[in-house]
Amino acid sequence: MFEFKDHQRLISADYFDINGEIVAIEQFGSGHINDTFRVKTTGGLARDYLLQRVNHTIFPDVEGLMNNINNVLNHLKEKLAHLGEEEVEKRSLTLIPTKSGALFYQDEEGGYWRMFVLLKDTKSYDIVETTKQAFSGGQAFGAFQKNLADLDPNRLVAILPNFHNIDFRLANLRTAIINDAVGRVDDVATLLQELFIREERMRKVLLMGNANEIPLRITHNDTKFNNVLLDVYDEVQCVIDLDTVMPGYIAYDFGDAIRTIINPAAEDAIDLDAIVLNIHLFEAYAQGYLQEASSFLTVKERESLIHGVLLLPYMQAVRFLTDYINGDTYYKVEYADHNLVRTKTQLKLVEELEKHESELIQILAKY
Ligand code: GN1
Ligand code: MG
Repeated sequence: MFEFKDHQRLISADYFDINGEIVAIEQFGSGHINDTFRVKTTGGLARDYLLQRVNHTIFPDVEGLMNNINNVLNHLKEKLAHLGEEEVEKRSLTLIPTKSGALFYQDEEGGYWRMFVLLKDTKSYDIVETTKQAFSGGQAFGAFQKNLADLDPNRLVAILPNFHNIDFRLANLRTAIINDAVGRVDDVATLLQELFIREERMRKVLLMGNANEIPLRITHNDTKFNNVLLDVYDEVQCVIDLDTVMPGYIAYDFGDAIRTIINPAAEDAIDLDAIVLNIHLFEAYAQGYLQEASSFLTVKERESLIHGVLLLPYMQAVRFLTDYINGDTYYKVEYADHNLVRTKTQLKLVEELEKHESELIQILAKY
């Protein structure tokens, strides 16, 4: 037998309608928000499952969140139905309900749990290594948006309102500065200046949206590359981490994917010289994405893509720095300056992107 460090996860796993007997529950993945475990089973279908404790400080409306995910998955599965059952299960996540048919289970301590099928022979990458991977990632998010393009955005609740609204994020930063909860503001004055001088340029997508030049669609809103599953041949499998699926602008999804693809360094790299652009990976992602998305994107949406590319690392820098100033209350951190280090990598990335903006625009125009 094996030992459970966290008894609650065994109790919780048992509430779900699993086919087979649980033999192990292990920590899984590298997300900053939820707690994720792999549940191994024998007998029955001998599948693995993904058990998650949803961070309900960040996601207070777990019921709304789970309904969003369920709506989206049902729609995707309908869209893919012509491919046959086996393929549908590979190309979209599958929720495992509780034994009483609910989408989630709440434990006595108030923790919220949910379960998915863990897809076999798949991989997600924190760092993209090849153009093949980048291309597949582009296809994955392009197809995801395309298949949801006819689902009415009003069917989903805005689970984290203003999530990618840069005015909202900058207002939060300003509030954090005023409160200076843990006395960190003085030390980050230069970084703050670097962020605030770019403020107007970064409002472009928001202004296009406010002027109705680009439509609200159902978007993923957390398109970092490790939220795509590829198969053993690096062919596209499916998109994961659907917590933030809600109405948004496609430029946000494109920009957040590029943020994590275009540079070979980690989000928390200490050596800023390692933050350079790999334009080949950008091109491969853009090609895969536009192959799927060209059929539904408007001219203005295409134009907005580059603004998303600049915006998302910028917004991430704003968010990391806000959390640093607040005393690390949002993101999981492994050491005292973790959020500060993350802020610097994102800002460096913005600087690199600014230098190459016209080159990136030319590439986008090719596909
Ligand atoms: C968070 O949980 P995870 O790691 O998938 C965050 C994203 C950030 C990302 C930065 C709900 O995502 O918005 O881009 O960290 N999710 C939420 O790595 O805030
Ligand atoms: Mg997430």
